[in-house]
Amino acid sequence: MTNTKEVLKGDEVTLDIEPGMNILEVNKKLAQKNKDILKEHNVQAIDIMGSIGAGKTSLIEKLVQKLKNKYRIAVFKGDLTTTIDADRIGRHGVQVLTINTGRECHLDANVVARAMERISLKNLDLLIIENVGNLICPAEFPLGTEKRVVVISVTEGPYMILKHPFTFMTADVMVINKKDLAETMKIDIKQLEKQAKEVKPDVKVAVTNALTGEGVEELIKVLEL
Ligand SMILES: Nc1nc2c(ncn2[C@@H]2O[C@H](COP(=O)(O)OP(=O)(O)OP(=O)(O)O)[C@@H](O)[C@H]2O)c(=O)[nH]1
Ligand SMILES: [Mg+2]
Repeated sequence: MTNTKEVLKGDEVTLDIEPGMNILEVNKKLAQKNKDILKEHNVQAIDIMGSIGAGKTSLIEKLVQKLKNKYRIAVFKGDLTTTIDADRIGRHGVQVLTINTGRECHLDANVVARAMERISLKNLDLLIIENVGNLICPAEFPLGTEKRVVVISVTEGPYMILKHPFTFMTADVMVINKKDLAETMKIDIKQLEKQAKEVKPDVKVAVTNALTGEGVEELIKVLEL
């Protein structure tokens, strides 16, 4: 059984920054290192970003259910505190490591590098990283994953994309989740898709209900998994 209680204390992992160094540049270099290591081990990695409660964990649960017989999967779960999400994901029998960031509102490439040292990359095909629930901070901190996904839900209202363009600009795939609530929330999903393409013309879009799994096959397709 997977031990989902393992926690990497992200706030105790210090980044070597000297006066005059640009933290974003340092992160970018570390992200490239992570990317090289993942490539060397033939591991596909995905960074899943999105607001608090958008449905990231629910989608990951559905993805691992559908993909665990095809790929050897590990999940890193970024959260300020608790292993609640890790416990949810671990129930599906995949390896999960929680990264508790303390007060940090995003993961960074350094803490992901430390987490990568704790798992056996040679026994892995797919690494899914659930970033800390936040639509702003993760944008500027690539982790070294091949793909970035941003999840929004219709309950967040009609202006999430236009108001937070930077996160969407870094995303390869956008998920519009909680499709089942669109009518109640009076949200036009086509309009959200249009806005996403305005911000990032080549973004791929999947529309999902993470509770039932509707649209998850489409998500798997756009993720090329
Ligand atoms: N109706 C509906 N509820 C959903 C859907 N997806 C997720 N939820 C619910 O929304 C709540 C938040 O879902 P999570 O998957 O925990 O969201 P998250 O993005 O991982 O949240 P954080 O990790 O806290 O940022 C839960 O109560 C889910 O059951 C959906 O498609 N439709
Ligand atoms: Mg979650």
